Amino acid sequence: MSGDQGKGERVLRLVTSNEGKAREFAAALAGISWKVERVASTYEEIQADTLDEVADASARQLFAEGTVPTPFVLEDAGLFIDGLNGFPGVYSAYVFQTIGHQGILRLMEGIRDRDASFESRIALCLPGGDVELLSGTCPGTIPRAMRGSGGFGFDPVFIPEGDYRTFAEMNIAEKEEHSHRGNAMAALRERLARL
Ligand code: ITT
Repeated sequence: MSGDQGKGERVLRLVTSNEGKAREFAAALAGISWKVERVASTYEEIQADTLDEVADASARQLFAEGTVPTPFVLEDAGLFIDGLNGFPGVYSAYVFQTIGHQGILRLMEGIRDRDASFESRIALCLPGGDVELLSGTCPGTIPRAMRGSGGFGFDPVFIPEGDYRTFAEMNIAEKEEHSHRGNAMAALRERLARL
């Protein structure tokens, strides 16, 4: 499938089923010279031990299907909690759907080590099918109770390092300054500027 380069305005497709993610991408990529178009579909995610493998394989699979024009990006993210040996990690989406952030707080009862990190891998699929991975990380801690109503997913139960608020108590720009996705999107902006 051919890309959109050389046709005037350049279009980057963002493939995600997650509204919250889509809002954050739209805000962070608003000023760039690319038009970002969301493709609100789900895609098959392989079972693997790392976000790198999941993001890379998902992008290659989607390219092989030929349903989304290149270039496109997708993202795999996860919350890795030290006191739970990295859980939920690559299983974050399933864990969020099943036990939610209340379930995470219950699992953390009695655990003193509250350190955790959010990780983001953006897979950028280029015309021709090459896939590049862009990473972002955000260290932080898990509070004893949920706080805030903004954002999505595990935001009410994550306090980024250097702040006292949870992600759910921040607006979208404040979250972006700290977040795993904010860091990965900064790398994506730089990469797009060189395409
Ligand atoms: P797509 O794969 O369709 O993009 P998803 O919701 O399945 O959407 P992920 O697999 O990347 O996305 O995310 C795993 C889960 O991790 C997700 O369901 C959220 O609950 C959580 N998550 C990811 N990024 C987050 C963030 O910035 N804040 C809070 N929770 C987040």
